[in-house]
Amino acid sequence: MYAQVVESTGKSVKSPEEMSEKERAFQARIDAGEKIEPKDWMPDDYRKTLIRQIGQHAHSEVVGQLPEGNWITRAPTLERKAILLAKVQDEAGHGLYLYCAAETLGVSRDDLTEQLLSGRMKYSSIFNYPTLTWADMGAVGWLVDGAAIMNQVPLQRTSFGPYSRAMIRVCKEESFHQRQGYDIMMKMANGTPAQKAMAQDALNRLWYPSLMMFGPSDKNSVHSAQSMAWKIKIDSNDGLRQRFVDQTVPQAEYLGLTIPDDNLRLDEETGHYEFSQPDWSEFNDVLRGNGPCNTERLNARNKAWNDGAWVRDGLMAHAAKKAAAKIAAE
Ligand code: FAQ
Repeated sequence: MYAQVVESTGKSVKSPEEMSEKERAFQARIDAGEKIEPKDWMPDDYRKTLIRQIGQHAHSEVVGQLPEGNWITRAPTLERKAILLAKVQDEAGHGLYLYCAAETLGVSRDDLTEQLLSGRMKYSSIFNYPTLTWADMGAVGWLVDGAAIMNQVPLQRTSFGPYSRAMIRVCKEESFHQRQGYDIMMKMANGTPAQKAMAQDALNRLWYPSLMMFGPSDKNSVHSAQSMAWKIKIDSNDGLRQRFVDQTVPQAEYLGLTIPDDNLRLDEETGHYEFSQPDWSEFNDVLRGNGPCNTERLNARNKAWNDGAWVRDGLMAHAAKKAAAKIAAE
């Protein structure tokens, strides 16, 4: 399970003098806003960083189906069930586009899957928290998809062509997801006192884990400097977190719900909210595999993979038979 923990030292970025001629030309293309395509030359670390980030992103979409999939059978109406089912299916689709984007970099989907299942590759910390009530479906859509979009909209302009194009489609769907979550929250917050209390409880539990989705603070972010120089990341972790808080606080006010942060305050001068940081020791603990649902999530993915083995074997056997028949006919 997650063996890597956030290191506190940022990796330094090479100066133009330290770069080879090829690296300088590559950086010039990035700086000029050109897209890098799979067959173009790229530094090994650019390729490795993309495989890591796109792979983790794909795994997050796939594992992210579990906390909501858990509620499909218990949705309160047929309409809510159909909407949630469609939303969860979208997440599976996002995983597939992202695995395809990663494959253009020379890694196989099976390889990435194996690394997820053995706990050697990460997925977003948020999916290691449980979804305890129906209001959590609202809070996940509103906050988790809301945070995901905040991060992914800039990634539409990321320098690697296949990732950038995947993000364009993903963002369209995520914005529907965010609205369906907010719609659930509006119903709950304007419902009976018990329903409103459920909505508040969901916000209380998911607020700080949602803030953690943006990653460690900039000073503790290992990859940001190089990833931003390569435009693999467009914004910093803290910058996106601030934007998310600024956007979400008025939405909570509209719902009549309270963000669980006594230090929350609008700075009239800057127009930004001041807010409490999440508990970073809890974040690191979740990354170490000790979150409330890490074991359950990995067990569920391993079971799904093992249960599906006969389908994969059947498809491979069929493909082998067809190939043999084609050779025999030639
Ligand atoms: N959880 O140096 P940084 C979604 C790791 S999609 C787990 O700052 P980086 C849709 C990081 O990997 C959600 N690990 O790293 C949906 C690195 O570890 P490593 C996923 C985290 O890459 C909604 C180490 O800490 N979105 O939710 C987290 O520059 C609803 C150092 O951190 C993406 O993946 C974390 N929260 O920045 C689905 C977006 N944060 O690899 C279903 C693309 C950091 O060295 C239902 N990814 N770490 O072992 C990114 O933008 C970046 O990778 C960041 C992290 C911002 C997540």
